[in-house]
Amino acid sequence: MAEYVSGHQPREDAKQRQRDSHRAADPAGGPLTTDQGTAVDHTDDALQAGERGPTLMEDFHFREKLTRFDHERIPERVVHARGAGAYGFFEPYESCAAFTRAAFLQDPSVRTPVFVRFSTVQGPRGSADTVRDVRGFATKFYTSEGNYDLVGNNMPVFFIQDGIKFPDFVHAVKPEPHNEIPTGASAHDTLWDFVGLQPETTHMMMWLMSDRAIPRSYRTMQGFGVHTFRFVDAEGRGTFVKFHWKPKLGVHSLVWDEAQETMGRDPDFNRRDLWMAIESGEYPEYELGVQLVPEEDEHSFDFDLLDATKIIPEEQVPVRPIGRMVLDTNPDNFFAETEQVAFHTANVVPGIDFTNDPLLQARNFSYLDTQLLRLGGPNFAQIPVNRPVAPVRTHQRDGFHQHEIHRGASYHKNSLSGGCPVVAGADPQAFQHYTERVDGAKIRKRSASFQDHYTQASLFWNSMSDWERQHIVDAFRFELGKVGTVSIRQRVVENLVNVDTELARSVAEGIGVSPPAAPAGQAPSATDASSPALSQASENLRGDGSVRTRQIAVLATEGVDGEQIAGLQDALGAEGAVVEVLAPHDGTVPGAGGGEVAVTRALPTVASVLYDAVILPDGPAEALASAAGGAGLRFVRDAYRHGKPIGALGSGVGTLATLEPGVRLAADGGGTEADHGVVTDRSAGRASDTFVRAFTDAVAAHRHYARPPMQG
Ligand code: HDE
Repeated sequence: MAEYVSGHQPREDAKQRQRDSHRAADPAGGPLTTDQGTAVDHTDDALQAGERGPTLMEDFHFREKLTRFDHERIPERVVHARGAGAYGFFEPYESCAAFTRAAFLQDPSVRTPVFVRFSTVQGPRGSADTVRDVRGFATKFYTSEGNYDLVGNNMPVFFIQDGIKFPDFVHAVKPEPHNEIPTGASAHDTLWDFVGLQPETTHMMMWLMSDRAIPRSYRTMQGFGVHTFRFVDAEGRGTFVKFHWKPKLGVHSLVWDEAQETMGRDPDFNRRDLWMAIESGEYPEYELGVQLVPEEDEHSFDFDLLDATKIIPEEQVPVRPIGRMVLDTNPDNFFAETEQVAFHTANVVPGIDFTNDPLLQARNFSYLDTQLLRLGGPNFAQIPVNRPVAPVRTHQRDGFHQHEIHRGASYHKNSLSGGCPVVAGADPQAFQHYTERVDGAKIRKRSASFQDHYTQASLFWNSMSDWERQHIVDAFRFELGKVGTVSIRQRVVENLVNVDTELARSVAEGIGVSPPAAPAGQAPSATDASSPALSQASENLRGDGSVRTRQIAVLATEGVDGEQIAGLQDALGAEGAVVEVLAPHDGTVPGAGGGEVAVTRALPTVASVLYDAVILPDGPAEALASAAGGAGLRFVRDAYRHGKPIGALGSGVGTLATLEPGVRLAADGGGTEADHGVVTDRSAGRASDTFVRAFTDAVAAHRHYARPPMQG
């Protein structure tokens, strides 16, 4: 049986602290009060002089209510403003003592509570979830030795090498300064102007143009610490380390057209998905892996370990799984928890240390600085979501929003409080900075080992499957197609030649600029090498291959085979999928056998983009297609275009045939046919096990991109 830090259950631990001393009074425990606790008699009419007279200053409840409302907002994060969070726990698989002394990585029976916040980067707090953007993946571990924050992204590299450029990059990617357009999007002049003039962005831009920038779910994306950090063992020996989070459900993305439609259909798509999964007990799970590099191998790569625009290919240094994280509790209050959580790259614990990565060094300044403004002063670590479970004893005093009532001396050294708190000195429990010899001239200059901006961009391109490459070309064309200044488009294309001439040529063709000047064939700085582990088509990123929590729509109209639908709900539900019956209206529809089929949602309130797969059950084909003013047919066509699994049974196959998609459909009496994720069976009655298996496999594969184009 697992034990938990501080003796709390993991689900409760982080929240318990809040409940103990910070929880608002039970709303049901008494009447509405003022901030001072005085009971309020009436809150719908302000105090006024006569029924039609002026409002009186004396109404302290009215003034307090409006004042508090006027002050409800705090500055949103300057980047990563849009986010969603959850609590959970982390547990190591085995002791990591061989390379780090961090207490939370020692004992598999100790669970450490965590809070994770996922986010987009560019858009404001109210922007849509499914924009093309990097996703933040920030984890706060409430360890017994203090809080450790792993503030990562869902891409393993970054746009720039030195943090001093961060304000320039962010100004460029944020909306244009004069009209604040576009919201949440990178497809505009200033970003691409910056990109074309800063070749170090090239590798990251390849990731940003790939499907990684439009994750299906926060539960189906990887996370990366990005920088090279340093593990330190009990003897003070260092080992370079890169952190990886890998989702149990595999790495899956949307397609761009779908992502754009989802922004309108459900701007909260990713946030809702995370919330619903946790509410339904389908707890998101990620494996923590590390790439370890002995200190003596620091210079044995053809890139610099301190350069955050580079990965260490997994084929070169394998990712070693060291533990798992489960997110099992939704916050109670978005503002108090998800908005007020304050991450900081410098929140480290003994056993984890920094390297001289110039991007990381800048972050170690920025995150503390930003919270001072955003959270209104220096006491933000006292906010419940930020409080360590480890005891806090400091000489820090006063400041805005001080919640502690400190006693005794507030200086070191003192004799009046018995010298307390004492410093830990050589106590092995204390954080001791890694001893590293550093000397050099004071210069503003980047090492020559940071100068190759193309080899890994090329490696990424080489590692992609055909459909991933096509999506990257399409993304470049879309983004640059929205850039008004032709010289900016041209410059980006000229830069892409260094990655791959074919890529540059295809992009140029799509955006109406001159094909790149470079000769055909490989550019001098590009490489033939690939890293298969990077492809979403690879086994590496497939996950457990299950269909858990996939959203499957079954279209129904009057006369549909209700028993067949019930059988599908049972069979697919047993695999963990969520099966919803969609019909032209809510309530029920009469089934073929006379019974009523319960409807989960009315077709006009949903769309194919909100589901992972669709099934056309046996029923009147015409009626299915024309259901809800053609919404049924549109649903299936969208699912087809977006590569989603489509199942059809009995006469439902006839509805599919109207699409003339060029895929093979089952013949009469021919059993189940599965072709490019289209699974058909013309038999009526209960779906066969073969159909269910084939359909489940098609859903587990997520998308079927190589499908023939729709002809209808
Ligand atoms: Fe951040 N970043 N960042 N960043 N970042 C912030 O801190 C910054 C960078 C990342 O859910 C800010 O509290 C600088 C890399 C995440 O609350 C700010 C530089 C990576 C989050 C800040 C970087 C990240 C932030 C804004 C270049 C991936 C959201 C609000 C040196 C490894 C955390 C805040 C959350 C947030 C600064 C680069 C990830 C301004 C100066 C590289 C996930 O401090």
